[in-house]
Amino acid sequence: MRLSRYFLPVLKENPSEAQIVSHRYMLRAGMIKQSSAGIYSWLPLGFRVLKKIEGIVHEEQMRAGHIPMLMPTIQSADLWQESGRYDDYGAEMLRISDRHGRDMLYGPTNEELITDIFRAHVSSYKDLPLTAYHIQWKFRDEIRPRFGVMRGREFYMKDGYNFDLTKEDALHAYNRHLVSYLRTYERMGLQAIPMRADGGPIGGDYTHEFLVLAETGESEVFYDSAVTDLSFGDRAIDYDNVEQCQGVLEEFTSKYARTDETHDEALFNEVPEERRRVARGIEVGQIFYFGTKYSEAMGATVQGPDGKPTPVHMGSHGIGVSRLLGAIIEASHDDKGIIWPEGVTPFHCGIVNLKQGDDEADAACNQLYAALTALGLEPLYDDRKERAGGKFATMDLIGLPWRITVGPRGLKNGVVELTSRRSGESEELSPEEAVKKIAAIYASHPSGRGF
Ligand code: 5CA
Repeated sequence: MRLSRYFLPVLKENPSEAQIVSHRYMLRAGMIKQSSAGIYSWLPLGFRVLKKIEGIVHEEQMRAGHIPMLMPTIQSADLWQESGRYDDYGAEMLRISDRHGRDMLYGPTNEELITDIFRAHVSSYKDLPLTAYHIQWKFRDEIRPRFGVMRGREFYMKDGYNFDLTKEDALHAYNRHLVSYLRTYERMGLQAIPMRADGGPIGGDYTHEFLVLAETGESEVFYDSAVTDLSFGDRAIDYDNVEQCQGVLEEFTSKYARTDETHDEALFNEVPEERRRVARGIEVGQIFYFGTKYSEAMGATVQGPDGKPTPVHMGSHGIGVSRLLGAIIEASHDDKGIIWPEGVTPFHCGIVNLKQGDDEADAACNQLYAALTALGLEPLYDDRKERAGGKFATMDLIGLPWRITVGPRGLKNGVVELTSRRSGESEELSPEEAVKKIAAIYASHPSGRGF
């Protein structure tokens, strides 16, 4: 993408409504624009990151054997009356009526809708196990929408639902989700710690939230600092292997780590004092096992091996896709702007032309652009007739992890400058070497195509 043809409305001033750094930088970098309280338009740069994050979520869900689909945003109230949640859900649910006076709602989550699909089409235990998911907009009329995309009213969520014959099978589905989430967040450059939590309006007492530690987080958390030493890394995992998945769950959840809702002071005090931590965190996902809560209420049964109708065991598993942008920025920024981890960066690298209009510099930039693009990489070429200082400030603000700087002086010696946004370190390389180096970096950080 050439910056002169892109739509990147960066702001010079700090917007006064933004209280936390991620919100501030998302507004300043021209990623989002508020349309009404807790509802945002996704401007091109924000949309690109959203889609990169979504791509990683899809890849890791499919790797775990979960099936993508898409359900609507608007749901009929009838289904929610069947489950009993229409009245229970309260003021957070946006209730609508259509021209015929039928009660509808904008879905805050999809347990009822997917259970309705399931009961219409699945009738035998032989069709189990089944886990399907979608990534779709949700609406919750939060009492205090704030911090930009962190607590929106409209937000983008991955929600997955497992249907199993037995509790044991459903717990394996739970563990599969836990493992796939660890991989998902790590690919985004995040450490998200699974913590014992509360079921809330979804239900079930077997649930973990995934928290990214951050001072600006909305949740209070209590944990044994040893959990922060754990990482999933690139170990091989067989998602069909029950013991292996259970082993990962045990490894990542046996140390004390709880949100304030389930915090137990006596248990916490058993953690050696020097390892006890009380901190704040951003909830980027939650997994639930709730047994037959919805299947019994809604008659979602299958014919079991004994020929008898058996309510299926279910769980649901969410990832806050749009919230993740805020969480990643909270975890990765400096006073100049965002520092995107390679896995989610909107463009793989920036190209800054120090002397736009200089034949040699223009030609070198065009060649770099073509060479990177030919390798499937996505550069953002700042080809505007601007001062170098302004171009650097924009690149630093929008946070591309790598920048290639091209100027007549370097080109005389056959070199360009490759700079790491994270370390600030630069090295002089031939243009070919710079391209090679960037290609090598991204070979180990696969991310989907940018939109
Ligand atoms: N049905 C279950 C699992 S699919 C469910 O809805 N879980 S949830 O309520 O925990 O939401 C899943 C994730 O969505 C949360 O972990 C959080 O990361 C994100 N989320 C929830 N509310 C908001 C909000 N108001 N703004 C942004 N993200 C949100």
